[in-house]
Amino acid sequence: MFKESFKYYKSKLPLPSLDNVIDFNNVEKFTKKVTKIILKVTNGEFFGLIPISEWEIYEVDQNPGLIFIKNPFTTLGQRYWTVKCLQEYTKKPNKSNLDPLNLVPDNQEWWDICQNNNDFTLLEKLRWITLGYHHNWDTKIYTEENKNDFPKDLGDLTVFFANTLGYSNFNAEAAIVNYYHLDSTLSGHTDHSEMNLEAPLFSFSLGQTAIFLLGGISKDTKPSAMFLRSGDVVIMSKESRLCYHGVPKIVKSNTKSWDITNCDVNSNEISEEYKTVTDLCKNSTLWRPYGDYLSHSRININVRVWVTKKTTLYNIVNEFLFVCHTEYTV
Ligand SMILES: O=C(O)CCC(=O)C(=O)O
Repeated sequence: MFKESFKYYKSKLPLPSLDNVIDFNNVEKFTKKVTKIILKVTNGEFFGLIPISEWEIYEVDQNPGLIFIKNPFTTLGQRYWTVKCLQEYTKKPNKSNLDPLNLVPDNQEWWDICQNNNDFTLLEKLRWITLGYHHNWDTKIYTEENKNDFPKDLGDLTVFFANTLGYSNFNAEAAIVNYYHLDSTLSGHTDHSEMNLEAPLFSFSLGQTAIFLLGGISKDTKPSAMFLRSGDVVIMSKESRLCYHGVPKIVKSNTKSWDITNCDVNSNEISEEYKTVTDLCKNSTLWRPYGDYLSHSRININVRVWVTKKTTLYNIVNEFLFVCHTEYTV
């Protein structure tokens, strides 16, 4: 069933109907599939995010454990993470699919070469990088020998989401950043290499829109299909953590939420840690190549816990008490 749906949405001829793809911009149409949830936590703030009280959060009824947060990022927030994923996280010692191809000389950086030489071919060749504990794609295992420091800013962002959702001991330890173009796909798979499979997985999307499929623990379950747009956050927790998922299609977005000029692009109250990159984001000339990249590509940051598994009475009680209450079924 998963394979059939994947093939259906991937098809170019004929093009699939997208009528059944859950669209969180149009939830009224999916009243029988989606439930809005309200968090008990309403205070707390983090750089680049709108206030928690304004977050729109949903569960998909067919996929317990899947939590969807409709773009809680500000324009500046989306720009910041885009720059980090293109210019910063692509540097060594982080690993990428380009490493074995020897296309980037040791003393140079992928992003700089692409920009200086206008090298679109090299730009499009980057498909993934890994951060923290590096996923070994052949053995599918993580090891102590194959790890680097996890970026503090991305760790802090993910921990903020985790705490807000009631996962008080989350510690970001491994991430895969996926780079998609308009013809890219990611076939159905489960993420089971992490030692701690109880911790949720956090997925942040930037740029073009994905059709995301989430099925069951075997490929026999028909998956739900949903649009993931720029800024959207998906959390795969509990029952959905080990479910099959994949991206059969990237669709061209008709809006550019990373380009809507709202007040925070001019905000001056940015802490030192974020300042250098945010200054770049606020400068339209310096930002242009990153905006150009997003206009034909999608970036997905997928953050996981690998080893940490602290079970305390506080955690158990907290996770039990968490959850939001269901406000209404839309
Ligand atoms: O791109 C996405 O939304 C999903 C990525 C994913 O499934 C993965 O990295 O394991």
